[in-house]
Amino acid sequence: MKDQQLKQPGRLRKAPESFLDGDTINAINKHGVDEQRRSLLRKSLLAATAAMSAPVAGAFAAQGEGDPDILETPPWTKALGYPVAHHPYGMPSKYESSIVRRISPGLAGDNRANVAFTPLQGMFGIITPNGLHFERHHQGWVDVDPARHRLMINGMVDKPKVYTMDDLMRLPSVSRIHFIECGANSAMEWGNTAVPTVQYTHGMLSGNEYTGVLLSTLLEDAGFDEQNAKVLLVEGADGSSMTRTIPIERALDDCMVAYGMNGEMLRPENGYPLRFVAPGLQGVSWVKWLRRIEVGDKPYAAKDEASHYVDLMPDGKLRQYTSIQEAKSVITSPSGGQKLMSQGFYNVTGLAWTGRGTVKRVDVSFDGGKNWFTARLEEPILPKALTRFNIDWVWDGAPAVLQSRVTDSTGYVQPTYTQLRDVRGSRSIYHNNAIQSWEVAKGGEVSNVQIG
Ligand SMILES: Nc1nc2c(c(=O)[nH]1)N[C@H]1C(S)=C(S)[C@@H](COP(=O)(O)O)O[C@H]1N2
Ligand SMILES: [Mo]
Repeated sequence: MKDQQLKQPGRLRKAPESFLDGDTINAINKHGVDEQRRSLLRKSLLAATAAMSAPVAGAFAAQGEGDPDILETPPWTKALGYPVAHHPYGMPSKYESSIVRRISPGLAGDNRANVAFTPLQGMFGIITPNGLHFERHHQGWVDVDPARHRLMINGMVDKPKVYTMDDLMRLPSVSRIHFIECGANSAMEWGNTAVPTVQYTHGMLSGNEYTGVLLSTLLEDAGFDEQNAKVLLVEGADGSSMTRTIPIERALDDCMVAYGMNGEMLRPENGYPLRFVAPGLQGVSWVKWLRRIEVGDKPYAAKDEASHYVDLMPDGKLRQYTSIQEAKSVITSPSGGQKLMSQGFYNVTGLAWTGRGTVKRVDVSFDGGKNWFTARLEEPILPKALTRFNIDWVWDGAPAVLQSRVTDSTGYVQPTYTQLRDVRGSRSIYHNNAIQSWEVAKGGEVSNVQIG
């Protein structure tokens, strides 16, 4: 790699969130996103970035000439460090305080029925740290006492069962890496009402290692009517009456009840002490604070599958039980709200995932879909898990439009907005997996645009 390309590689991660000042968020809350607001937003982004982008000594600046951070000994080299167990439970560096979950600016209302989005722009790899996992609650999160929590299995079973958490933890255990995506992820983009950052366009998405018991193990333990059983009903212990129908062949394939996430117990927000894990299915089926599984012979048409999480089709009909998350990808950096500091080399990175099988290939375009280049897929590439891609790019300073397009192991190719709307119309809320476009302006500002 040429030295020249590495000069001032740009400080991409830190900036994006500080661009979103209170006024901007209020404007988004009040007016949604129309053209006028978009230009307003652009203006305020520009003002904020101008203030922030005073010259910094980049890691590659002229061999550190005149740079006090290389010439002088910093205070942390000259002082005693902190004792161990300063934080019995470790916390991120204070310098990372902008990498936090954020509540949706576009979805006003009671925060007990709301969403906090994952800061995808500030994350690496395919695992979401537990403190940054997105949150979607229909009636707030609850703090369940594990000693009093029970899981009941009833319905068309040989022996109805009630498990304590201790019982469950004695059963054969597995750990699996999967993505979870809310069916409403990217919902605000259906109406061409682009929100500013990847946190809001795609942040109802997380990737985790789950530990728990496979449904096949539990159903073997309870015994069930293999002739007639077709579905499971899974039910949560919070006040939202969250109940979802799961086809039994899917449940027996790779669904699990999980108590662990990324090496520790689930966080309360994500269903502590037990949640349903339904790989490849939309997030709503991953019932949290899971307390009951009923084996049945037909779909239950519960409220969250009869009137919510259905797809409004162009003919005015509602499509039910479309629960598989189709292949989707997004460039997480550079992405909306960030700024390229200078021309030259950039590592363009993003995530791809599919509810069916594995990610086979990701192509990236820098000119709004005219030319495509195949990105590097980073190992491991796991079924129904996030897959990280990277690709080299040298920005020549001209306006550009960055896109990524995934192909999965079934041969399915992520659609453009035109292709998606041809089939789905434009009045949907759920299951938007269209190609995302990020426009890079001459000055380096990156913004959310919709094309093709
Ligand atoms: N019991 C219960 N389970 C639930 C929900 C809920 O409100 N209550 N929300 C669902 C929805 S819509 C989604 S997208 C996921 C979100 O999981 P997370 O909050 O762990 O990200 O949980 C699902 N499971
Ligand atoms: Mo959801």
